[in-house]
Amino acid sequence: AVPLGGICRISASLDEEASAKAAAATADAGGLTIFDKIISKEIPSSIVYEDEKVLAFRDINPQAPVHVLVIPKLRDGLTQLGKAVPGHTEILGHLLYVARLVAEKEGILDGFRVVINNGPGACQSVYHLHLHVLGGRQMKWPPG
Ligand code: TR5
Repeated sequence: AVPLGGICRISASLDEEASAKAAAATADAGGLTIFDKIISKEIPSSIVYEDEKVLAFRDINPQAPVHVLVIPKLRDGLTQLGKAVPGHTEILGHLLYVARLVAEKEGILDGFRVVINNGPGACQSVYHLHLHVLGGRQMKWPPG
């Protein structure tokens, strides 16, 4: 097990309920997540790109001037990348291509990073697969 106390920060900008949910979501319970409400537009988000299969929207707690999340509209068991099976290769490829479209749209094609946090040991907090597209500043290496 990975000691998580204080390592995986929860956004202070989230409202209390969302923050509590995020804090509770340190393991893959397989249930609905906040992203289901973003996909259904029950909760508004700042949408950057959308098609029939994926949605890209701005992260509520941006870690760079550009920080967009790209998610499949149908989770289909993909709570995390580690759950991927051969039937997911098409959507996985599409998500990655959309990350590139987002980077172009946001004007960061010359320097951007795509991140997938998988599981508690990587500080995943929402169990619906998502790609982080980050840029608009000099990115450092190695990441934390
Ligand atoms: O930690 P991982 O990799 O699981 O990333 C989850 C991301 O979802 C974090 O970067 C959060 O800031 C982001 N997040 C969480 C919520 C949220 C969001 N982005 C946009 N809108 C959000 N709402 C409305 N509610 C959240 N709880």
